[in-house]
Amino acid sequence: MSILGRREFIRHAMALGLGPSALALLLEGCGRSREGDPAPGGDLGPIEDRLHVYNWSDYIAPDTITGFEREFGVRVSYDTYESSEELLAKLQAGASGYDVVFPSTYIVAALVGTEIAMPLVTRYLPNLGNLAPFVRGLAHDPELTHTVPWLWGTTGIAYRADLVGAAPTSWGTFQDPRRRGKMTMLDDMRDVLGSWLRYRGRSLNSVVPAELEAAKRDAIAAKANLRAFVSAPVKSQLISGDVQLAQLWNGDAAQARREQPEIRFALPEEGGTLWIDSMVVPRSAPHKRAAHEFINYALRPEVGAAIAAATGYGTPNQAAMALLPDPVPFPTERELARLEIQNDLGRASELWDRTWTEVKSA
Ligand code: N2P
Repeated sequence: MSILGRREFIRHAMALGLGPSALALLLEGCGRSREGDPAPGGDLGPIEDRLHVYNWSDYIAPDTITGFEREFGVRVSYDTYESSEELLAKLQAGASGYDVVFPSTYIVAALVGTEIAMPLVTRYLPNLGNLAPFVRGLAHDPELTHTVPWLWGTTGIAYRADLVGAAPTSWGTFQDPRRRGKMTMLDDMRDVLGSWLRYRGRSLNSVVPAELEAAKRDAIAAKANLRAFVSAPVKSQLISGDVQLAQLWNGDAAQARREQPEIRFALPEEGGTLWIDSMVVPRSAPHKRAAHEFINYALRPEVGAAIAAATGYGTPNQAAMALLPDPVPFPTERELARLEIQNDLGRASELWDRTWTEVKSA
């Protein structure tokens, strides 16, 4: 399979990301700033001596934080979460004390629209130029005014080739009772309902009630066979063989594969998510200058390369990509045709939340 050129990738990614609802949100939320916000060239004062980072689990290199602490004389506290919804709930509850967080595309609109995310003071981010063109111009933050891409990846099926045999080709595999109790799906509303929407040929950004209802029925049918809805902890279960098939993110599958080479990753024919997670500074961040220094540090080629190498995910940092012996390649054209970027759901978020609650409690 041929690897797509960068230009092709941008074209497709933009086509995927710029749906009408995202466009509306873009116009509404783009560049939203309020009085008292520092300008892009503003002054955040001297660097603080603390930084509070809140990130997805297994999503950084072992020396990223220690390297920053040593060089900048900042003591960093580092907490982790398992889903964008967990992050959103924490931020919406009020001042979280966090300085840097890592939302997925569809959460960004909510954070910008509700003024939780501050516009970035780009004067502290000279390394922004290292970013690849494909992460610019996307619907969730076309000018990168509030976000700086961290990592990107896809959602597919991790499986044990020695226990399962041929690669799974469909999300429908989770409805096959022959592997009852040996399969898991992510504890992630967008990825689970999204995969069942794709299974029926729908967009994973659907807000059509009847389509969501069908996705719910499919998810509940699968649930009868699932050991659990689980995200980060499934890696050890795949390694032990307790789980043979798991809906998973590509980098987490690559991490598990280092310990168990029989673990493979497949993108179902019906397609799935192409997600991008970005760094955001909440307006309530107590250490804004340190947050900006951290973002700029993460944008260094060698730091970005170490993060991508450790996590198995794709780096949005073009300069970092050049340092990696084996970078995650851009999706092939065939794959890209089956991938969608997650858009903000706007008012339909409530319907999605309700639907997911019904799946979880079924
Ligand atoms: C966490 C990586 C998941 C990111 N290990 C999904 N957006």
